[in-house]
Amino acid sequence: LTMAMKVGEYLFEKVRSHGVEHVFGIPGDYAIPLYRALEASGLRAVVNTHEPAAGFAADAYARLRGLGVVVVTFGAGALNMVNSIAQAYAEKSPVIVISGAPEILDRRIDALLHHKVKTFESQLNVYREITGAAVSLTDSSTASDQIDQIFETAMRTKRPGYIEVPRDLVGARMAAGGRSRSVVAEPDQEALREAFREVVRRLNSSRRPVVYAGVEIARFGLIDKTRRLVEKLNVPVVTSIEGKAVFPEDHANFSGIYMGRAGSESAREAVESSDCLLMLGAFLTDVSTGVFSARIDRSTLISASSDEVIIGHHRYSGVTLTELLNHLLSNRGLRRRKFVTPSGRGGPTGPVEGRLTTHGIVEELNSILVHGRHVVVSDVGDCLYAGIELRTDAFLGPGYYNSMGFGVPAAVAAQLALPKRRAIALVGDGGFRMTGMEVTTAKKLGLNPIIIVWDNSAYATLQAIGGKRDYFELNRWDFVAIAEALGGRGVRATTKKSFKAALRAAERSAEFFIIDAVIASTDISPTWRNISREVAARMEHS
Ligand SMILES: Cc1ncc(C[n+]2csc(CCOP(=O)(O)OP(=O)(O)O)c2C)c(N)n1
Repeated sequence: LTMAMKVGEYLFEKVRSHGVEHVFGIPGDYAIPLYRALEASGLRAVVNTHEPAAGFAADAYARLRGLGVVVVTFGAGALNMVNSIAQAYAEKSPVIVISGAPEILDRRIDALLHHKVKTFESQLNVYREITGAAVSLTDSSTASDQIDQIFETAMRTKRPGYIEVPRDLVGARMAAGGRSRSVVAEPDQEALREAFREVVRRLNSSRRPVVYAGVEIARFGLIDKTRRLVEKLNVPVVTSIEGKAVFPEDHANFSGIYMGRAGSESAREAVESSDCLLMLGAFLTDVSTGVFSARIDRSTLISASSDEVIIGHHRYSGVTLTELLNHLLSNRGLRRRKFVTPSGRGGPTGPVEGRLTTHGIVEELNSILVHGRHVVVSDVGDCLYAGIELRTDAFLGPGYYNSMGFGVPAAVAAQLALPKRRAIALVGDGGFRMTGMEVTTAKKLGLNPIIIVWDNSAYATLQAIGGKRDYFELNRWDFVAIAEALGGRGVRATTKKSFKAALRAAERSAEFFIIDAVIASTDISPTWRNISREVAARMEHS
């Protein structure tokens, strides 16, 4: 099969075989042959406004569909996207970056070809640092193996991969191809059994086991298995900010999103009083621990991730989360617990009168969100921290790397990835300045995401840490006029009542819809209040 194929054909056939339908990016002269091959393969090219947006969109698509792909040009294109792909790396999202490049035949050492930086390898070297595997194809006889390997590593590790394709290689015919044999280390069976025994023993002998489910549950397609395990053990479960919605939040065993002292009290109570915390694909980062305010005794920890299982002070590398989950689901010796639903969850909603507040936005959104019908994506800013309280079964947000600019491009990608759902983007007025123009991509594609701009005329989260300063202030934008100028609809809401009405109008709109949600720059969610206090205290001591 591979014999008669051209490199470009093979590459995009590979993309399609992973269930991808849309490829993001911006063409350039070095990438035109790639775009031709992409078009011929039947994939849809989505052209974004700016490479950072293309990278964020591909990342969001990957989070929802298992793989995202972006095609860009050499230098100006690919290097413009470094931050977005760095975020995908840090947050374990498998994005394949395909970059055009100058012809191999033209590469004399002193050749000054446009878009080149220092050497022809500069860009490859940059991408090596922010991907799990990176290659510049140089030879059509090895191309299929190299392409296979990049995909294999990306899918296995959930990290981005990078494939640079010189312009004269896209149409080159591949040699009769040895199909690649990927060598994946088999886990040591002895280690596997020992790890499983130890986990079961610890779970069964503990008084208060608790499951802490993190982002890898979504990445590795383990949402259903995790729910079954929690139901089998019948123990409390908490999630993390990056892992929001990996466990159904309306489930009786759900006890909140854990963020140390910064987050949910019920989650903190469960986690910090547990004598056996089973962490599944969750990581203790500064954000997820509320600036290291978590009080977790490491000796009580069992932490299973995609590449190792750590039990107390023992480390079993090569034993994976998926294997452990499968074992626990089939093990008949696991003790089942009595679980009492924590009381006092989901308080009554407040009155609709009065000025709009962050709390009011969350309440109104909660009154319209329907499982299976919406996907919420968040930019970085207080919308992310306030958004923790949303009751949704699909939520994306850069909760660890924290790059602004993710929200609007991610909403466009989310609607492409999950066409049965309406995307709702939460974005600050600062974040909107970065990639908000992506609403034009929604317009071009006939998509109608709802964009909620948390319009506080400031970098409010920074102001909460550093005080009122000129450099945290933002001048007012007329978001309604911007929406209309770009062919969508927009409404300004300054009260809870007008926000409610705006949401209704947005739900009916066939165009993209921007709600300019005007709130005070001092109106900060309790979660960020707590985090900013911890950060400010640290700054005083440094
Ligand atoms: C790309 C990028 N640049 C800078 C920052 C630093 N930063 C963190 S929060 C923030 C302000 C966000 O402002 P806005 O989007 O208006 O949200 P708000 O803080 O007002 O909720 C900035 C600049 C960042 N996280 N990402």
